[in-house]
This record gives sequence, structure tokens and C-alpha cells, in this order.
Amino acid sequence: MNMSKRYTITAALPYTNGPIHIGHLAGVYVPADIYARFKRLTGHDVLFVCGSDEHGVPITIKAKKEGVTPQDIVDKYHAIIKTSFEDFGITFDNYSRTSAKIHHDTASEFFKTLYDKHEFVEEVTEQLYDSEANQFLADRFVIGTCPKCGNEEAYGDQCENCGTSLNATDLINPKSAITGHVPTLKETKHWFLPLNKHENFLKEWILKGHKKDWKPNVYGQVKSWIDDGLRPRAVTRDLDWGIPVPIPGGEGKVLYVWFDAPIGYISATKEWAEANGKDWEPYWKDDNTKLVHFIGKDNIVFHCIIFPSMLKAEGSYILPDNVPANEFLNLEGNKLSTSKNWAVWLPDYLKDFPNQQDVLRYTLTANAPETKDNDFTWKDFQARNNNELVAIFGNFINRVVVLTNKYYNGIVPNPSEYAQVDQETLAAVKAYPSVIESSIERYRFREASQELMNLARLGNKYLADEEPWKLIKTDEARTKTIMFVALQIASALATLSEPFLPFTSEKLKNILRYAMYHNSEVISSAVETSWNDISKKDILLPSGHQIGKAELLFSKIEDKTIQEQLDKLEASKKANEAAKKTIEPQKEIITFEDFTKLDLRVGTILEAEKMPKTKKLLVLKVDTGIDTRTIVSGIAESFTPEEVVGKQVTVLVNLAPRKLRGVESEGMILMTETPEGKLVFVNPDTTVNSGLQIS
Ligand code: B3M
Ligand code: ZN
Repeated sequence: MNMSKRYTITAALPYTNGPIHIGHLAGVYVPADIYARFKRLTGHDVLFVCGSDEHGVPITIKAKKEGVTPQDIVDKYHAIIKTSFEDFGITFDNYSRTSAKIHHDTASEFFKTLYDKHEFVEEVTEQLYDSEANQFLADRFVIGTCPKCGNEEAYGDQCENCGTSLNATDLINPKSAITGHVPTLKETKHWFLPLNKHENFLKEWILKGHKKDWKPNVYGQVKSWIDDGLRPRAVTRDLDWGIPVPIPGGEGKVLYVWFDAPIGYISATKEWAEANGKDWEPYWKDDNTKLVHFIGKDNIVFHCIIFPSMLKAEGSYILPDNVPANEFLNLEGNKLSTSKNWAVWLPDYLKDFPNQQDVLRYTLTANAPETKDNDFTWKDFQARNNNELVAIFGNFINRVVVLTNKYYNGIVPNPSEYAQVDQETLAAVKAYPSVIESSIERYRFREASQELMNLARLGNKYLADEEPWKLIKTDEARTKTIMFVALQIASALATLSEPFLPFTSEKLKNILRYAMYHNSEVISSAVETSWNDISKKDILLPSGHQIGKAELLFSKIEDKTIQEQLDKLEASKKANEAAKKTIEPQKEIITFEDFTKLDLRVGTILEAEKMPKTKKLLVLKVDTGIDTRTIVSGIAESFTPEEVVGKQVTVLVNLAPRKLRGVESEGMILMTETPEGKLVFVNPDTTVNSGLQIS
């Protein structure tokens, strides 16, 4: 086995403030797992690590919202995320967490090393401060307009729209995400990583180096940052949740989450090494090791500029060989959103589609946002399953296994002389490992998954053309040869599908009896077709080998099942629309004098009629206690005239009269709109005399 290369493969540490959703899977975890499985299958020494990112501001915001501690939040979601990755077949060698002691120690030590090497610039600067919340505003504690692209929901450390990394003071019109207030400026000391000092190294390493094999979307983004000029980045924060700054003067401050999180890959490696009696250093310090970071495009700057600068400054680490960042996945035409519950959550998928992990893995791979944002639709999910996994892959395997059992009791038959079509087919099978490999090596997993499906198409076509079910009656020898060739294709599929369809691959290996079983114990491995065998060996499943009975690898997904998922999303959409209508931000403060100018009275509606040629307006006759007057009100879509006559309402009587569609309206009825969009009267809950003042 070729053990020449060691791979350290990392996957972005998910923020532990919610479950994993299909955007995370498509962007990061499925491609990373395909790559790790493939590298293991082709005989490499692979370490695949990840872990929960537990210090980010999103955690503290979620904790505040739920009235619990940040530790409660991360404990809850770390468990949910870890379990769902395991159930989905993501094969991390270690899934750690940044609240673990080993990470605190590793990150503190890393910071201290850079501090002692004078790699930081210590500076007192003015930072955004929320005087009401009595705290500094950094990262997601502050939202404002991105100076680069105008996105009005940019965060204090980054704009997710254009990816630019920001200092909070760069934001235009910043607003506190805690109180909504406009922040003030307050002096505070922080330690900065002078990225500008690493500009030449980065130019050499990326722009001049062999990074041409980086994906264009990654190389392009990095190049534009470097061209724009790199600036010092604060690597400490005035927060109480995170890793304490381990130097004098760091009291009350923590490491910036994006300083500590990437070091989480290293601490996860150390933790794995300790648990397995291994040495962690070769995976991070040996030039023979290839370091590959799987991330989403919003993490490019941290993995291509900041973390490499940290590693370079520390001096003893290797640098990433590639950072194959994916773009974003949308859902049914809209951006995925945790806060708006516009997502397909992995735990929900696993519950709604038991034992169908591979259907989602395959769909997310076949449609991965590798070079541009892409859209997940439940219709496409159904089509990929029914038209490809069931109709091509599953159908081929089912026919081969059913016919082998029917004609030969499951024994692989003895072939006679190969016809030309047999030779061509077997030659084509031999080419597939390198075809798929070349796509995977270029991080083109969509392409690779389609090549795998093409191998199943080849099998299907071979059987359809050779029609063994007809020949069995007239040419026994020819039928045996055809079935023998078809079984070789099935064996190749069992091995080559493992990175993409791991659950199916295992099922198929069991059906083909890759290993012999006795009382469900493996007693011998009669055949073990390795990835590298397929292009080398002429026979993968030898004649005389006993295979098992047929079992369905995939089942058709009905329209009803898809509709249930679409209904769930519709419900989310409705809840969002309702939620959007709830609390509008408070208007600007008025003085008490301003308030006393308003004359609010109890009024009684005496008459009501629809305003002709309008949908929204009712013309009301209102007894205000002062007089009876006409008021036009936009409530016709919520109430009929009959429903409002006799109602007591709050009336603003000293509003300047306005002409609406030729009718003079003198005053305003006060209403409110429920989250469901229903208008209701703001009125006294008991009947009182019209004209009473409301104050
Ligand atoms: N927690 C994920 C994100 O930005 C972030 C990745 C850290 S990888 C070191 O959504
Ligand atoms: Zn931007």
C-alpha cells in the first residue's frame, strides 16, 4: 500500500449555537469526508479532525436570548452536533471542542509563544462601546454597513456578503446587537497581529507559490485582500466568554475566537494522539504532511491569511497545502438561515429519512456549490434518489444479485471466452479508479460522484444490451460470462462508492460477501477489493465465490414525502413573516411636552361603510364625545362595516384633517397588528363614556 503521504485534513469547526444543516454539510463536511475516506482507501496515513467552536459571540448572544450560560449552550449543541455527524457517517478521527482544557492550554501556549517572540503589536485604541449594555462591541455584537460592499448586516469582524475581514470601527452606522443603540467609542488595550508585516510572505507563498492549484474562488478572494493591503488584526477581545489572555495586562480579556478556533485543529490532533498513543507533531510539523482545510467561503480569510500568518510567525508548523472552500448552498431559492429557521437540520433529516444518509450525501455532492452558490430543492433530492440511485445504481445491483441467485444459487459462475464487448467493458471498469481519483484530487466532488454513477450506467447498459435473461434459455455458457462480468462491475461499485455512499457501500459489500460470515461473525475475508486492486486485477470476484441474497439498496421517495418537507418550510416561512411583524425598534425619544400635545379620547363608532373602489378603507362616523365626525380608516381587509359599528376605540382627535379619496378624515383610530398580521383595536376592555381622555 502506498503510504508515502500523510494527510492532516481539517473541517471548519461549527459554531455550537445550533444544529448542523445542509449548508454546512454541502459546503464543508461531505466533501471533507469524501476526501478523507478516499485518502484512507488509497493507502495514506490520514488524520481527519474537527470540533465544536465554542467561544464565538454567537454563543453568548444565544445564551443571553435563552437566559442560560454560554457553557449550557455549548454543552447542549456540542452533543447534538457530534452525534449527528456520527450518525451521518462523517468519519472524523477526533471531534473535539474548544472549551476543552487541552485546547485552552494549546491556544494559550500558542499566544504566549507569539507574544514572547514580539509578534504582536500592543496598542490602546478606541473601540465601540455600548454604554447601556456596559460592554465593548466586537464581532457579532455589532452590526453595520460594510465599507467594501454596502451590506447593511455586516458584523464587527467580518462581512459575510463579500467576505472582507473588518475591525468593528470600520462599520458604517454601527448598531449594538445587544441594545440596538448607536455605540460610543472608548479606549481599551489589545494585541494585534500585524498582517501587514506578513504581506511579503503571503505574496510569495500564495501569489507566487504553487497556489495556482487553489480553486479560483479562493485564490481570487485572497489575492484581492492582499492587493488591497493587509492591516493589523486585534487577536484579543473585551469579553468574558473565551480563553483568558495569558499575559500581564490581559485580565478581563479573552483571545479573539478566530485566533483560538483554528488552533482547535492542533489541539484536536493532540487529543487524538494522546488517546491513541501517537505522536501529534508529524501531522503539523513534518514537511511530508499535506495539510488541507475544508471550509465555506466566509472562512477563507481566516484560513488563507490569518492562520497561516500565525503558523509562520510561530515558526515550527507546516502551512496549508490547499483550502478548497465551497460557496454557499441556498434552500428552495432562499438563503439558508439559522435565525429564520430556514434550513434542513441534520437531526431532523436523520429522523425523517431513517437509514437514507446516502441519499442526502449524494444529492448534496451532485449539487455541491463548488464554484458558485447553488440551490437545494426537495424536488431535486427526490429526482436524484428516484432517477439515479434507485433507477441506475440500485437497479443494476438488484438485477445482478437476483439473477446470480436465480441462475447459480448465488455462486459466481465460471466465464468462458470473453467477447469483445466483455473485454471493452472490463477495460472501462479498470479506468474508473483513476477517473474518479483525478476529480477528487482537484476537489471536484460533483464530477467524481457523476463518474461513479457512470460506472453504474455502464453496468446497466451492459446487462440491457447482453440480455442474460433471454440468453439463459439458449446459451448457458454466454450467460455465465455475462453474469461474471456484471459481478465484477458490482464489486468495483462496492469499493468505489465508499467515499460517496458509505452506507450503501457497506451494504453492497455484505451482499457480495466481501467477507465470509458465520453467525454474523466475520470468519474470513474471501474477497477484499481495494481501490488500487480495481485497475490492477483482472478478477475482483472469483468464480465459485458465494454472494448473499438481494436486498434493496434504495427505495423510491414518493411525492407525499416531499410535500411534507415543503409544508414544514412553508410553516417556517409563515412563522418568520409573523415574527418579522412583532417588535419594531423603538422610535426616537420624544419629550413629555411632545406627548401632552396628543389628545387621545375614547370614541364610539356609530356608522361604517366601505369606501367605494378601495380594498382597505372604511368611512366611519365616530362619536368622540366632543362631536360626531368622519374618520377614514384602513381596516376594511380586517373588518366588515357591520363588525365595527358600536365598537369603542381609542381616537387621536387632534390630528390635522386629511382628504382621503375626496373624503375629509378628522382624526385617527389607534390599532395594532398581531404577529399573524391581524388588525385589532387598541380599546378599553370595558364600555366607558365617549370623550374620556386617554393619557
Ligand atoms: N466557527 C464557522 C463559521 O464561521 C467557524 C469556523 C471556525 S474553523 C476554525 O461559520
Ligand atoms: Zn461586504
